[in-house]
Amino acid sequence: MNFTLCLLVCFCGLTLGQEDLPKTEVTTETGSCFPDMCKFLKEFGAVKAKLEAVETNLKETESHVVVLKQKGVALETRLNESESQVLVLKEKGRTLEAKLKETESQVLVLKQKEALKVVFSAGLPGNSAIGPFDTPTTLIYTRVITNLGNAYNQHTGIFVAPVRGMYYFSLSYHAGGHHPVHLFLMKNNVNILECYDHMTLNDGADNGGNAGFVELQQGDQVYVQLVANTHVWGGSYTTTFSGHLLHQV
Ligand SMILES: [Ca+2]
Repeated sequence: MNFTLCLLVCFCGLTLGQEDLPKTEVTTETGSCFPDMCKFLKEFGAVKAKLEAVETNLKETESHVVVLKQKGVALETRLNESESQVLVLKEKGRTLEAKLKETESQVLVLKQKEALKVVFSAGLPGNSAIGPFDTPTTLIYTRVITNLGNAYNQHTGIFVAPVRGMYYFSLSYHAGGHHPVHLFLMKNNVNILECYDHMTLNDGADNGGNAGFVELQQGDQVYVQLVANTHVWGGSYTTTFSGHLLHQV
């Protein structure tokens, strides 16, 4: 027990003796210092240099940020200007669209008004009797006096109603007395007006006619039919067919 205590005292004495030994000084770039201090100063210098480098980078970054902010503000200003211009253009586009629709409506009204002008008169061709024929024959009045709206066809003798409406038609004829005269004003397949004259050998010439108001649907056909075995005189505008639109219904 005493021996162990003696060994412990001797070990502590040796250790304390070593701590009291003087440290060796070294020379560095900053001057003379102890090794630990030199190491600390060296590491401190490195850290300081890194901090300075970071600070420099930070300042450069801040400068870049300022420049980018300025560019961003400029871009935002230009964007706002562009948006304003887009709004102005949109407004102009809406105005033009409204004007276009208005113009289209006016054109439509004008077309409708133009379509409402339906007037025609025409006479039979030649300078001799037309008929008699064995079958009913549509008279073709080829001598067109007027044909506003082109609803009357001078090649077929048929008037086709361009719109639903109230129309007025008239027909007149001149004829000799050697054959009877019998004319129908036809609406599609139905006769709605009639002219008639008896055969009279002592009657050198006859003149007659008829007229009436007719309501037509769009596409209805109106024409003059010469009844079989009768005749009229062609030419000199004595045998005529006329019509016009009074108003739409
Ligand atoms: Ca007669």
